Amino acid sequence: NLKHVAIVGATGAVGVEMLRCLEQRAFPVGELTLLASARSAGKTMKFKGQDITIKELTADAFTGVDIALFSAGGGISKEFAPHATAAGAIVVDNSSAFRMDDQVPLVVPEINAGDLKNLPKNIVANPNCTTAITLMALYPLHQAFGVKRVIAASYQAVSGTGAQAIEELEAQTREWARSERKWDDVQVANEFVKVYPHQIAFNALPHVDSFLDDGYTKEEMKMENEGRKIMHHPDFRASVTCVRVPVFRAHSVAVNAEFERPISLEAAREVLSAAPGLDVIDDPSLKQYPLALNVAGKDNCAVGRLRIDCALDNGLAFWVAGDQLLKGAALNAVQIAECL
Ligand code: A2P
Ligand code: 11C
Repeated sequence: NLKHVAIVGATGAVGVEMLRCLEQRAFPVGELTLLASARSAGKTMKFKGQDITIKELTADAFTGVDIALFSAGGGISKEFAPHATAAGAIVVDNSSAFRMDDQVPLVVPEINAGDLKNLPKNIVANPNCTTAITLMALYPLHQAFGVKRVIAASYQAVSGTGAQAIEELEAQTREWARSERKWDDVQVANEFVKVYPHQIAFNALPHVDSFLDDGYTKEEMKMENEGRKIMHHPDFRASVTCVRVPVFRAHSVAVNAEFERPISLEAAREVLSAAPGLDVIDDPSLKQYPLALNVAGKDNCAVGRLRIDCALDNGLAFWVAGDQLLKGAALNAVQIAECL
């Protein structure tokens, strides 16, 4: 029962992790097609010790493919997913292109794998990374206490933007260190600022994705819109501030959540400890809480800093972190493929 799997965007920050997840999780891959831009065609990537030659993404690249994992941006998904499904493949798409389409399930397997029963377009959407990581902790709490709304702020790693952003943080940090300047002189030259509108090294940018007319960014509104769809909770409300920080890998989110029913710390801890794909790391007296550096490279997300919220009714404050290249992207996509 081996599958022919294609990865669209195989050379990207997420694509590389998709390849790794397929291998590590022993996904039943019969044949593997790696697709990227013409720039990468002809280069090779390793899978189970074998060199696989990357091909250019074209409309006819999907012949015989059973499952196509897409992570090359929304524009590529919109253009090429229809070619993949026309060739008989099921598409698991990591972009935002189809997430809000009624005919496309948006799935975190630990939460709503049941939605995969109905695939009218043969496309499944993979959620936004900040949303997926937040819901890993919020959804079990919602099941127990009924979430009304959250107020949250994210601390998002540069790898969420892609390979070029990783290089940009490296280059800016090296440039500062190389010059042996002190802490009060950290501005790098403009030539090192390309991907983000401002320097990211030693900075915090309250700007992820593009701005909407109401002043929120698109990334910020994904929490409410995608959260409603994944949790089957049309009244869920979320006010989020998304911030890019000079972290290479793993997003963290500070969440203040208000529930319908009274919540206690003990009950919250019990619910979170039983949640799949989630570790509770919460012992402030021992300086134990989830850290981006500790969840980087890990499949599980982590939650901690649990406390009864002092400003909300039936409120809980917590800090949740996860590797957004894994649970927020590649791992979740491969888990969806496993369910399929
Ligand atoms: P390539 O490496 O050939 O440019 P990231 O999110 O890390 O920036 O990665 C984006 C991914 O999408 C890469 O694998 C990149 O391939 C791929 N990609 C970008 N533009 C295209 C395109 N026009 N056709 C196919 N793949 C593309
Ligand atoms: C980031 N979350 O870290 C974004 C990247 O909706 O999938 C992916 C955007 C999305 O910049």
